[in-house]
Amino acid sequence: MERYYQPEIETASREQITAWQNERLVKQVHHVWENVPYYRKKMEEKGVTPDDIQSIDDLHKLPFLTKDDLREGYPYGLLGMPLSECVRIQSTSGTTGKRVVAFYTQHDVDLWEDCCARAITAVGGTKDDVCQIAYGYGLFTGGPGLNGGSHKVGCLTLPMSSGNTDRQLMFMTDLGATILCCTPSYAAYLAESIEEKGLKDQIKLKAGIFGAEAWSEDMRHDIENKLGIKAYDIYGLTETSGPGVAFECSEQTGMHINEDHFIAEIIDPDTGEVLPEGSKGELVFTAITKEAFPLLRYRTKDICVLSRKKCSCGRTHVKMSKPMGRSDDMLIIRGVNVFPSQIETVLLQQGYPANYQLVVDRVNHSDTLEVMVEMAPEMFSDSLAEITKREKELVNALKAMLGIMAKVKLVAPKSIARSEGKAVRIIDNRKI
Ligand code: DLL
Repeated sequence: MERYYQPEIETASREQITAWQNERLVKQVHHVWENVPYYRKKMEEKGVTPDDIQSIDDLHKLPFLTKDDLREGYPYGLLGMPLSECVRIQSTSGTTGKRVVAFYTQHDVDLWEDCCARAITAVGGTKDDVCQIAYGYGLFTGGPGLNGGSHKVGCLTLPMSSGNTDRQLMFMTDLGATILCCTPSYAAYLAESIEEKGLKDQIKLKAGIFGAEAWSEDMRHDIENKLGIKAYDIYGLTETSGPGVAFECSEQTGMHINEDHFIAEIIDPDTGEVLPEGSKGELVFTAITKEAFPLLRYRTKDICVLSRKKCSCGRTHVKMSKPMGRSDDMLIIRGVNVFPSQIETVLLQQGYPANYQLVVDRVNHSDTLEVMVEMAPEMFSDSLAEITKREKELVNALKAMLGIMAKVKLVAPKSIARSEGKAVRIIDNRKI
């Protein structure tokens, strides 16, 4: 039997959802106009006032927001409430090392946790479950978001954070975890370790909630078979709160977007034009209930398709496909957002020329990043020890900027092929 955390919302009629969206959008536009001078200026530049927005049919009149706006407004420019009303920040890496900082009031945290609780309930979670959360805790939204959702459902929550696989497996077996939340790559790694250690008959897992990075249907089947569970997708981004913006139900054919909190649009990434339902394009979100960080028409850069086909689970909220790629050059490596410009910044700071190539692959379901860097002629050396020392220094500098380990390979000057058009900086060999 399908379970819902907030049945009256999750299965509401289309008329009801539209009524909520109309009312909340109008209210939110007033809130932003009065409290976020940065966005008010954008509206004024476009010649739009709150009076022009009477319903969701007027949404297209509002200006877009992008990560660049968040960078420009860093740290408080998009804040919609006095700081004294904010109780939390979460953060993600930005395009040049400046981070995106999202703010939350207690009410925002509460609604975010409701969204995560819906996702946990949709995979069968109840107060009798033991929910092991192996997403990172801290500034990343994965751990804190699902932690809050798990508490709301009443599960016994294991706040493991990511890493330390032996400890993960010890608690998983000793405390009988039934739901696992982590990135799909870490789930695959845990599954392999369980197989290697012969622990399969000691685990009680029944479901997994995996997101924060792209993963294929093949990967889903592999994890499901190895762990003997059902593996569900979950989507979100720091700017719109974190995980739980959308989540999969028993049908496993796309993720329901929590439309009582977020209005979704699909646009042409080149022209910004709103595309008809069923088109593939860039996903744009308008947060209609958030107080502290009320982003309107935020361009996610995620490419996907929306569908309103009736779902067998009984939920009525629109479904998004798995993201099929990005309209910018952001890479997601083991769940961490990485921009080539961050890598370039490190190379330049360390005195290297900006001739580099990033080779991304997925080995045993885990992402690998290799940074091939040309040495400047004066650095070039025949001494292997000298080159190894330089590579180590770069590995450390990249770790400090990106938060993940990358392999560094220093190559001779002028050995990376020059392109006649745009430089080919990224070779992504992952099949997703
Ligand atoms: O990744 C929030 C999250 C945490 C989602 C835990 C799910 C589970 P950010 O670090 O801000 O937030 O990264 C957001 O990650 O724009 C997508 O490109 C990508 N992404 C998130 N979920 C998925 C998914 C978190 N299920 C960016 N499939 C987004 C593919 C995803 N890509």
